[in-house]
Amino acid sequence: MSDLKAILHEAKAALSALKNMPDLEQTKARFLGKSGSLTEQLKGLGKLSPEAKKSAGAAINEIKGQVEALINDAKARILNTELEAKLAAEAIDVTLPGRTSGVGGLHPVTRSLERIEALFATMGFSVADGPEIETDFFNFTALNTPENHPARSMHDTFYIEGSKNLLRTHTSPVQIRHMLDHQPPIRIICPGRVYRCDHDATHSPMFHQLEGLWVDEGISLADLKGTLTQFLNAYFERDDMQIRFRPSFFPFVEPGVEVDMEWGRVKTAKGDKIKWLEIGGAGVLHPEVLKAGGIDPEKYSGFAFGMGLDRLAMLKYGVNDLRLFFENDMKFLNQFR
Ligand code: 2NL
Repeated sequence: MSDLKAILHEAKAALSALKNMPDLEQTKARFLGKSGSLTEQLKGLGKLSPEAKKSAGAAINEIKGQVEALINDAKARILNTELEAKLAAEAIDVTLPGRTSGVGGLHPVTRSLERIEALFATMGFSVADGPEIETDFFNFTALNTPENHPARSMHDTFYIEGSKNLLRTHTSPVQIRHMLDHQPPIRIICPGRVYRCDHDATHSPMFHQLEGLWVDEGISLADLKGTLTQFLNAYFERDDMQIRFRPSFFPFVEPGVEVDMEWGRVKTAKGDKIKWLEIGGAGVLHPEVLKAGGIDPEKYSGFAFGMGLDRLAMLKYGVNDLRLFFENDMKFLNQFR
């Protein structure tokens, strides 16, 4: 009997000090395990007379029940303490201001393009696009650009290894594809990414071009000048901006011109002197290019122009380094939101 009391006393002391589950399991084994002290007591019953066995067995089981209850209490206490510690460690301060996702915005080149598309739409132009990976035919051959032309060299154009394909160097191939699919009247602009082997402060291997095409009966250089004058004035929010053409050569047009626009005026004794800025190339479609597009050059004529879209965005927003558009520096981009 006194043995049992000692065991109960020992169990109370051991269990009340416990702090974690592994220790609890060990303590449990000490009393109730294969050679635990209460188990030993039960084993000892065999040596007793049937009478004594009955009363001793009842006494042992009574203590065993109490020890089991103590173990369950200790277990509940340990689990509860562990849960509280976990909750405290993971506590969140719901009064802190939240972290919201930033409000995005359109890239300045995209914003410029959206305005440009809207302005050309008012003059009846729709937007056409096409693949950035092109064939030699659509990028060069159909554009009257001969086999030995420098633009076709590995030095200027990104060719795709093991194929006749290349990264388009202008969006003109979109216009050839469009002509093959449509008969005049045709009035489209073709904005998009183009690629050239070139990289410095004013050249990026990828940049954006804006080409335009108008084909119909009786279209001339005069229509080209009117269209570009109208567009550039609207885009730069002006109404008296001057446009100037200088003769130039491009294989796909005849005549070909370089397009300058007014960019400031200086006062002189003889009146205002215009400062000119080159903005693109243009010309009347070469008959061979119309033929490559499946259009009869005897019946129809047209003009085409090409401008740097990034350049138009730089001029509009006063950005002086082309690379800023492609570096994705948030400090720069956030200014356009
Ligand atoms: C430029 C490009 C020019 C063209 C582009 C063109 C397109 C077709 C047919 C004929 Cl499909 N021409 N585009 C014409 C002349 C000049 O210049 O981006 N220059 C800065």
